Amino acid sequence: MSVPGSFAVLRVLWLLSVFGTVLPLDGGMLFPRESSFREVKELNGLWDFRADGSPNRNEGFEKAWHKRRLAKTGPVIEMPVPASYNDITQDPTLRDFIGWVWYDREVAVPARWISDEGTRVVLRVGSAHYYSIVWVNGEKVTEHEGGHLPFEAEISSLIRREPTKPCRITIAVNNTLTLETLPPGTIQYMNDSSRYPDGFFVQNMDFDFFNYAGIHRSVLLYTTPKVYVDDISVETNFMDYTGLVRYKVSVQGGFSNTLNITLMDKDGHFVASSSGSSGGLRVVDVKLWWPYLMHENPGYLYSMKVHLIAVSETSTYEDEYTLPVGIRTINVTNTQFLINNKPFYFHGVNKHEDSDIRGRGFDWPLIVKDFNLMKWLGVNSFRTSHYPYAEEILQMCDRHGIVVIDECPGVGIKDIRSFGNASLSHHLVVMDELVRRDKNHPSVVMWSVANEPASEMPPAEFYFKTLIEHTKALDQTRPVTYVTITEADMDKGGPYVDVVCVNSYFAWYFDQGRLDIVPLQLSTHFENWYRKYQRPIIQSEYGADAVPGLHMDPPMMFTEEYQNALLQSYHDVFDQKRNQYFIGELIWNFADFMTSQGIYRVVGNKKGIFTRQRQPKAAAFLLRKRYWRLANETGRLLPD
Ligand code: BDP
Repeated sequence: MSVPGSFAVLRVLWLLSVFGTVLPLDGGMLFPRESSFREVKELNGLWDFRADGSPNRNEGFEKAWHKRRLAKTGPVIEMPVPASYNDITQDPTLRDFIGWVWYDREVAVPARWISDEGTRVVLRVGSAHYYSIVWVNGEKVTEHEGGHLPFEAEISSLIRREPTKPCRITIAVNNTLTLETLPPGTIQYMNDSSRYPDGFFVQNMDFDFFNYAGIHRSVLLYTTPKVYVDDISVETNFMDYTGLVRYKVSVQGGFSNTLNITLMDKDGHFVASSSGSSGGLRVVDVKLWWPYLMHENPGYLYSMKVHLIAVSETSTYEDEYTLPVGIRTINVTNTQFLINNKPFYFHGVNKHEDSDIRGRGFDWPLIVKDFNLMKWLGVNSFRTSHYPYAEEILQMCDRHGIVVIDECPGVGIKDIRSFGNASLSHHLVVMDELVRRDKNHPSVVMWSVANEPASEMPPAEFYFKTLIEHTKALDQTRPVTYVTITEADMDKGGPYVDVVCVNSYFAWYFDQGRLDIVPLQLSTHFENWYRKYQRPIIQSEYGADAVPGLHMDPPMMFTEEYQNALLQSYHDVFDQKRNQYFIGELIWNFADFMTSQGIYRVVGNKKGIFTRQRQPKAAAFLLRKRYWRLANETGRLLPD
C-alpha cells in the first residue's frame, strides 16, 4: 500500500521493491481459460454416486471402489455436478449424511490430447466439501483438504497409458469436521444404548449454516503446453494520469523461454508491452478500476496477455494466458478506507452460497440474479461470509465494480483445542491457497482471516497474531482483518488488524425486543473500539430474523416491521459516526439461508432481506432507499 510520491521516484522504488505477493505454495492456480494454446472441457452434468453407509464409512476403501466403475461395486444414483448432494433426493439420511460419498464418471478425452506428448492435461475441481481424494483409472492423482478452494492434478501420462480406453474419474468426498478442520467441528458418539442405537453419532459445529457437501464447483479437464505459464501476479499503482502494472510470471516445464507481455484496453487496443518474467507496464491516460456507484464507468478492466515461447532442441512450445487487470490502489488510514486515494464507504451485504435444491452448488442463474438484486439495492460491496466464493463470482465483481472482503472458512473456532499447532498450520495453508487464487482480483480489497473466533481464550492471541502477520506477508497490498463480536477482542486481536470489523446483534440476541437500547449500546461500542485502536470500523454484521409475511405493529421480533425498525435504529447511529471513523455497513444477510435444525431456526436463518427464493421482504425496500442515498452522499468522486 504505497503512498504516491513523484511519479519517477515512485516508479523506480516500486519496481525495485520486493514484490508484495509472496507465495509459498508450489505452483499457481490460474483460473482455466481457453486461448489459442489452451483448451477446456467441462465435466459437469450427471455423475454416478453412492454414499458409503457402512458403520465405519470405510467400505469404499476396504473394497477399493475406485478400481472399477462405481456401478460395478454396488447400487448408484445419478448426482448432478456441481451441486450439494444433501437436498437432491427424498432421503433424509442422505441430507444429513456424515462420511465418505463417492462420485464417478467416464470421459472421452480428445485423441489429440493423448497423442500430442507436448500437451499437458490437467484435471481440476473448483471445490468439493470437505476432504477429497481423486483417482484416474484407479490411480490416486491427488487429495485435498478443505472446501471452497480449487485443486488439480496433471494426468497426462496416466491417460496416455491406455489411450483407447475412456478415462474414469473417481472422486471420494468426506464432509466430516474435526477440531482441526476449517471450519472445525466434533463428532460425538452417543454411547447410552438405552437412548441411541449402536454406533449412533452426531456432527457438532459452532457455526450457523448448513454443512452442505459434495462437489460444489465445476470439474474440468484443461490443457496447457508442456512448457506453460503457471502463475501470474500483478500489482497496480498510479500517479496522476499514469498507471503502473507490475507483473511477475512463473513458467514451468523447463527450457529457456521468451515471455512477451501485452496490455490492452477494454476495446482491445494496445496500451503497453514488456518482456521477461517480471517487470512493469506504464499506462498513459489510465482508466482506473472504480467501485460501482463511485464512478460513471466502474469496473474498468485491461487485459494482460502473457505470451510464452519455449524452444528445446527438438520442439517449440507456445502458450498464452490473458488475465483481466484492474488498476487501483487501496490504502487505510486511522479513519478511512481509500480506493484510488478517495474515501470509500461500504454499503453492502453479507452473503452465503446457498439456495434451494442446489445447496452450495455453483449456479449461474442464481449468481446473475444475485448481482441484479445487489445492483438494484445499490450495494457496492459484500463479504464472502464465511468462506471463499466461486472464482466466477469474483470475476463478476471485477467487471461490475463490486468490492469484496474475501473471507476464509475460519468460522466457528470456539473450542480451545482448535487453537493448536495442527489447526494453525492448516489455517495458514488455507490463507496461502486463498491469496494464491484471489490475489489478482481488483475487486478484492481486504482479507478476512476468521469470523467470530473465541478470541478470549488464551491461545487465541498467538494464533491470530501469527495468522494476520502471515497474511500480510503473503500480500502487502491489501489490509487484513478478522471479524469480531466480543468486546474481549479489544484486548486480543484488535492490535493486529488494519480495519476493525464488528458484528453485533443488539435488541436481538440481547435485550430482546428492546429497540430503544440500540442507539446507546451501539454508539458506546463504537466509541470504545475507536478510542482503543484508532482504526476505521465496519459494522460487518447486524440484523434480525423476519419470517416473510409476518406483520405486527408496534413491531415484535420475527416480523417484517421489527426487522425494519432494528435496521433503522442501527442506521441512525451509523449516520452519526459516518463522518468520523465509521466506514461501512454490511447487512446480515442478503438472503435467508439454510442452517442445521435447532430451536433458534425456523427452517433456516431468516435474517435475509430477501427470502431464500430471492423475493424482497420490506427491509429490502428500506435498504434500497438508504443505499442509493448513501451512494449519492458518499460515492460520487470527490474533487481532487
Ligand atoms: C453471527 C454469525 C453468523 C450468523 C449470525 C446469526 O457470524 O454466521 O448467522 O450471527 O446469528 O454471529 O444470524
